[in-house]
This record gives sequence, structure tokens and C-alpha cells, in this order.
Amino acid sequence: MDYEFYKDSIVLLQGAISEVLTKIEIIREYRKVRGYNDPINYITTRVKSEQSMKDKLKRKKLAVTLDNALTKIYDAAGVRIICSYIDDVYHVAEMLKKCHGFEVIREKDYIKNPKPNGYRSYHIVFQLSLDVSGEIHPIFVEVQIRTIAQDFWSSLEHEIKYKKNIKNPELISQELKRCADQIATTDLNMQTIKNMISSNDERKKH
Ligand code: 0O2
Repeated sequence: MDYEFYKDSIVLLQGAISEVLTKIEIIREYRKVRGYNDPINYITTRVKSEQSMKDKLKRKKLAVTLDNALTKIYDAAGVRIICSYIDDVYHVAEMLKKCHGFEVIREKDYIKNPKPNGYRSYHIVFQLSLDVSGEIHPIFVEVQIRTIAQDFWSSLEHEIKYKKNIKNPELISQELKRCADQIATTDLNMQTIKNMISSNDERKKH
């Protein structure tokens, strides 16, 4: 992808993402060698596309400038962590919040407080001080943590949202909300099953 709009800052955004990834990998490996479960299923990252950033700035009635993109919008750099179970989402959030150098700027728990459309996910905006040979660059990274099931729903909902010519948008929204609620129930049931299994294996708890 072409990142003309971000200019040199693209390196800083990618650098901040790498720092978050490295930290997560160390935590995962350290847990693994000590015999603990891995609470993470997989991770994806992205620098927000220039078009999506420009659209968001306009949506928020901000001038389309690089400075606004880096200081007023928090998700130019994004990390998405996918977990199997709801408890893992909260566990990963707590682990990351304890990391030295990860300053929590904003936290949104859309799992306890889902959006009206049914969206569920745990969002934390961290500020990292990226040290480039003594030059310190504060960079925001938005970390989204959610279950496989929540991710499945939000990927499809995101795709549908951008489809034009939907003839019956209200019905589609209602159906999506119904699916989100069903998925939430399934996540709770899966958590219960996991808890039943883990109580037989005390050694593998968090
Ligand atoms: P894209 O295309 O994914 O980049 P605000 O509260 O408005 O100041 P902001 O930044 O919108 O702040 O915060 P929030 O609520 O944490 O949302 C940030 C991102 O979460 C969104 O980025 C989406 O990726 C995701 N998200 C939030 N709500 C929804 C939703 O209802 N459905 C889906 N599928 N994803 C959602 P962008 O820039 O909106 O989009």
C-alpha cells in the first residue's frame, strides 16, 4: 500500500506496532515455558489506510492534516488480538496494561457495554514513546481484543456496512444485531465449557 499522506511517520507507526508485537511475543513465550495456557489465538496488525484515515478525519469534522491524523485520531496504528474465550480477552488486556512504557490513554469495554448495533470488543489506546536514537516520538496504538466469534461478526458487519445499494438496511441491521446476541450467548457457553474442563486441570489456570 502507498502511504504518501503519512510521509516519514509511517516508519514510526510501523515501529510502534512492532514494539507492541514484540512485547506480546515475549509475554506469550514466557508463559509457554512456564507451562501456562496461551490466551491468544492470533494477532493482526495494520496501519490505517490513507483513505480510511481521511474519511475518519472528515467524519469527525477535523482538517485532513497529518498532525490531526497522528494526534486527534487514535487508531492510525492498530493491533487486533483474537482470543478463544471471553476471560482471555480480559486477561490479555490486564497483561498489556501492566507493561512498562504502555501508557493507557483510553479504554472502551464494548463487551460489557456493546454498541447498539451489537458490536463487541475491548479497545485500549496506548501511547508509546518511540525512542529513535534519543529522539522520542509519542505514538498512539489502538489495541482491539476480542474473541474469534466477535471477530467473525465484526468482520462481516464491517464489510456489509460499506456495501452500497442495500435495499432493506433496517432489516439487515436487526438481523445483524440478532446474530451478535446469539454469538455473545455462544461465547458465554463456550467459556462455561472451558471452565468445566479447566477445573479438572488446576495446573493450567492463568
Ligand atoms: P476502520 O475502517 O476499521 O478503521 P470515537 O469514540 O468516535 O472518538 P473511534 O476512534 O471511532 O472513536 O473509536 P472506537 O469506538 O474505539 O472505534 C475504533 C475502531 O473500532 C473502528 O475504526 C473499527 O475498526 C472498530 N469498530 C468500532 N465500532 C464498530 C462497529 O460497530 N462495527 C465494526 N465492525 N467495527 C467497529 P473505524 O475508523 O471506524 O474503522
